[in-house]
Amino acid sequence: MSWRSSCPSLRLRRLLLYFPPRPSTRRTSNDLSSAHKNIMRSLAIVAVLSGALAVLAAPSGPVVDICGTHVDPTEASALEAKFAASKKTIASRAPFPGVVIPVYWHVINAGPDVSDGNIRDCEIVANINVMNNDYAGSGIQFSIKNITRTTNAKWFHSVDQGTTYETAMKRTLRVGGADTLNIYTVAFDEIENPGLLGYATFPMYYEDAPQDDGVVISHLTLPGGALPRYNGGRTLTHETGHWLGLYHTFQGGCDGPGDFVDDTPAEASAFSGCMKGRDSCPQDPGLDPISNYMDYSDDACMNQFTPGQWDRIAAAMSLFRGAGATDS
Ligand SMILES: [Ca+2]
Ligand SMILES: [Zn+2]
Repeated sequence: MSWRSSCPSLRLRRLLLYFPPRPSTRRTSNDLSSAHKNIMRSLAIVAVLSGALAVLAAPSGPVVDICGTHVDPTEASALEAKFAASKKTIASRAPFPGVVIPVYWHVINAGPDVSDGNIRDCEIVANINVMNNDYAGSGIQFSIKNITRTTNAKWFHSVDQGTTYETAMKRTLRVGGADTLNIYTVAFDEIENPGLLGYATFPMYYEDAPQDDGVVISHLTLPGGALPRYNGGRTLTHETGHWLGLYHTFQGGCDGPGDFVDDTPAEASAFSGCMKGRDSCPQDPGLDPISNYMDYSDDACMNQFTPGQWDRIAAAMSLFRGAGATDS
């Protein structure tokens, strides 16, 4: 099946929709007399500049927990033990060209409009294209097999990890086996953590909870979507990284095995924004891997998986998802 991949009218409409009314920097200017026009102009410039600075500085504030895929160190150890216990000899390391993961994309919406979450096929294609680019170095590619559309306002607004809504949604819609990627788009706007953009299940979970397997992301994160900083499609790249077996680069902080990947420097906590040069574990080698897809940086500032991550993905795919397996 081929899916249409351009929707220019949508982009335009969204651009117009999402220039939010600025908090007025001009509010005080009405109080000034015309004799102070020059001062006012200077003030306006200062206000605009400081507004711009505030925007630039905003990402270094408290980090919103945009991803729900977390494990504490104890659980990580247990999962790694499971990893190790499945000891087959993995003959092939990444890249392993030719692995095509079938994708079933489930659009959950509250009505017929794009603003109701009823995203268009072309946006979905655009997001899969972004992801295929991001994973190109691994040899893994993703191919859309089907797009389903379900109108259910409760699921759309309230699906979250561990909710009855999530269970019902996945029980109704999930298809395929361990090697099949099911993606659900919802709103996450009536849940406990309204900053959430996505979450995923690890491959190590599949055997015990196959029906739970998959990736859930906000419909606003697709390319051209309405969310500033996070509308480049990288939420899907990130969550699928979890689905392929990767932890956050800041997993476990500065101490211990961290994300169980040797070539991603240790990182104390999630990074938000774009600024380079952060070194949150100064006693360990390397600057923070803020351009890694498995951190929380802005979509535009992520551009990297490491060879160590490819190897981990290759192992996880082989051991838990039955793809690219060349065990001997
Ligand atoms: Ca690491
Ligand atoms: Zn994550």
